[in-house]
Amino acid sequence: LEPVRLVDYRVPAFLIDTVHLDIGLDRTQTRIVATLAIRRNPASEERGPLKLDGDSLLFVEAWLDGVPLQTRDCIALPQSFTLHHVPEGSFTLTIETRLDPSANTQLMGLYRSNSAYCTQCEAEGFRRITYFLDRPDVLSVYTTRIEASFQEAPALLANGNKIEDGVLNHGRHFAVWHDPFPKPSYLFAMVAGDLAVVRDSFVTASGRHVRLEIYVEHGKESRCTYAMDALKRSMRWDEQVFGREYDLDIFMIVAVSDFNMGAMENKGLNVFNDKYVLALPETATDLDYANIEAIIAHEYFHNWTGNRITCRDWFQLCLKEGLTVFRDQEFSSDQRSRPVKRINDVKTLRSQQFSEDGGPLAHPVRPEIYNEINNFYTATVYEKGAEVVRMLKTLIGDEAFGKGMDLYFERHDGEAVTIEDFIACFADASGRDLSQFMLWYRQSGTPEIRAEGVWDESGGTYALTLSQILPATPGQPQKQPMLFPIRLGLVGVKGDLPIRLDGEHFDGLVALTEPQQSFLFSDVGEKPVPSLLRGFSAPVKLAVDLDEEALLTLLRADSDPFNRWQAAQSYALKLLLRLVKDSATPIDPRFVEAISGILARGGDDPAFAALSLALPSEADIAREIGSDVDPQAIYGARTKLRSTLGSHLGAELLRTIEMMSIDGPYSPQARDAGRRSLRNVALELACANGSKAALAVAQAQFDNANNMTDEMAALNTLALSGTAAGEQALQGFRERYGSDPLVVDKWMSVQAMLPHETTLARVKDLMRDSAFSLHNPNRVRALIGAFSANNQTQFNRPNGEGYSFIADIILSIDPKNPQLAARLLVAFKMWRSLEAGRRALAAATLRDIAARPGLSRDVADIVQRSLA
Ligand code: BAL
Ligand code: ZN
Repeated sequence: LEPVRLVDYRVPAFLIDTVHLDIGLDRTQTRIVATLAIRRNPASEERGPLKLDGDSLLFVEAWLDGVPLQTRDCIALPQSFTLHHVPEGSFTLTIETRLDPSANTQLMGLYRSNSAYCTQCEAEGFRRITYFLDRPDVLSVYTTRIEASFQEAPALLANGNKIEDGVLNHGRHFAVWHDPFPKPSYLFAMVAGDLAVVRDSFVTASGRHVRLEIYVEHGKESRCTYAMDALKRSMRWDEQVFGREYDLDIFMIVAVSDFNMGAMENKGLNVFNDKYVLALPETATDLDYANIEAIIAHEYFHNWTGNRITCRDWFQLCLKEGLTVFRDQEFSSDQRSRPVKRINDVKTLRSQQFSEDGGPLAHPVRPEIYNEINNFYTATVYEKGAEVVRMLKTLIGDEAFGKGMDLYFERHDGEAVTIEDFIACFADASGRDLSQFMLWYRQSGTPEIRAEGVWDESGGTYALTLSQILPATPGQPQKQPMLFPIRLGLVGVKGDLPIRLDGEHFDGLVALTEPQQSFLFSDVGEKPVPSLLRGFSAPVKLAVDLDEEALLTLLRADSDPFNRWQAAQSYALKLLLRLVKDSATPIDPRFVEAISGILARGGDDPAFAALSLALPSEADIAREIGSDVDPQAIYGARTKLRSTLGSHLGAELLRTIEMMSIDGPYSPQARDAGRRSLRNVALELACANGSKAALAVAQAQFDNANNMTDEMAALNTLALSGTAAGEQALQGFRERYGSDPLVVDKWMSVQAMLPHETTLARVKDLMRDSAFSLHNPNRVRALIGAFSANNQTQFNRPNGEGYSFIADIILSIDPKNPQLAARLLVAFKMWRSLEAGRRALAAATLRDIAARPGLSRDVADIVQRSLA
């Protein structure tokens, strides 16, 4: 593998001002004629030939300023096109290629999903359609003409506004689209097919009328209502909060069934994985609704953070992704409960990003080297990237942050820029030196903050010492001290103490910039419990020695909801770690009492109570243990704690289930979703000890639910019980929803995640189910991905069967869809932290994969880095 390095970045030698694409669609013989207006880049000193990127292209013919090129003038290979002698000044280069959309199983470039044609160009898919300078800093104005059989593809869509359409001979027709905004090739899109359309409209703040269209398979129109509503709310929110208006006459979303990612922000024509568009109460869970809202918003927000201002190169991916995740998180927080959203985001960060940062695949938020860019659409770039933006806001304050964003939009609209350009806007807006802050983009690994506090009763002071530990990560043995915004308070029996820092009123925020720093708080009249890292103000591991009493104080009296939740988690984690070491450890009755208290107050904020009741996951416990992890011991500990809670709190849990039931029709709003989440966490705990009464409640919920959230929760609980009723419920569910692929995916996932000895055999059986296909990413992720990423005990079976099963699947998918195969391989990211037996088996499996000839770059990159 030949790595690409940030230090080697050079401005492009040529610019492409306009692109005229003529696409003659055919299932196997699509004709592409690209006419490019090219000139040398005055900012470049390179004087050599023009070399365009290609990937598996079939060249037909080329013309320079309308004159056919001879073979001596150029070299056209599947992977590149070189023009030897480049004219002075501007010139047009026209190139004709052919491609076979039906044979495109990589789902990059132009391909078919069901009966529609669609494209995916980020990161480097455009070069699979035509030869191009396929890099994000080459911005061009696109005009796209699509021609197809009317019967096969009545809808012909591309970026921008439609400027012409018409009927042709032989049952064919055409449409021409023009996008006036210069954009990089990765934002190009076209879609054609026989699709249903749902229409709406939006009037922007300045009075521009925008047509909104969502395209789906016929018969799925009624499932777009929520997505359309989320789109309109996103458009309004971006105007109100970031002052950003939409800029074309039309905004389109197309839902397709075969998609490697969640969705794609192509200018004016977002293409979505149908999982993140389609929803009815009977088919989608509350989580699906929340994801749809967040992803619709995310892709829409990219119109400004990504499209109007894009990345100079792929190393800057977090410039658009981290910032846009931050924006979608803020949107969801405003639409729902801010504390609940924050807790859920931190749970995702810890489970996805901390595990990446703590293993062989760790990389900085802005990587400086990559072998395959597709492998850098990671939790680090996205989720940690969003945390970095959030910290920036915390450090400089809301007002300066708002000014910095305005400056960014003003200064860089229409440009392809870097993280330095972005941060400079906030340095200018706040007058702060942000050079130390830049280390968040450069240094990988999860920092650890150690905290120690000493209360001086006689002086009424509290001395807090914070130190930073920056672990070594691949390629970064030594690190420089970083800047951490630490929100904190001191909590007494009745709540927050009104304290002073250095004699001044304390505003709740300190900045840690040195390896170690002390802060002296005064007016501390009672023994306080430190509430540190409020709202999870920095993406770090916090090491602070709080005993059970202190945690109970925080749980009861902390004004910060995040830290109240964290106190419950930390308490549970302490217990679980002891149970992992010694399964005979008695369960601390104060913890059971605390959980009982949460249940009793559940009605105040059910969504928050549900999060506080949910025990740390097996993966959370494994991460905390860090090395020599035995997944079976972790499972045993967690099962014992759940079952004890179920036994001790059975009556209270059943009462909560009853209290949280909802009469009337389903609403996806946060209020009702919160009640359902508390009800279903309680149901799961109530059934954990095999209680017949509780299982009967689960059965009744399964039989009578009027929505998929409750139905799935009941199904999951029944299936976990390992009873005949569980098997019957699984069978009944399949019969009920057999023709609905997205619902059948849920059924597959539930089974793939069962922590039972028989699960691997069950997964193998399910692969033979007519609903399963190794060619469809959603199906693969639902069954195989759920097993490898979310079934700790069965993926990590002590005899290595789980590993070899996944390896075989990866190897069979790789030749067809390398991106999907590489994603599955990431399941091994924690292999080094396993106990010796499993570690050796995982290493052997990885070495076996690495030794196979003909691996894709995607898989070769992940396996090599995993083993390094
Ligand atoms: N740009 C890839 C999909 C997304 O992050 O929106
Ligand atoms: Zn994105």
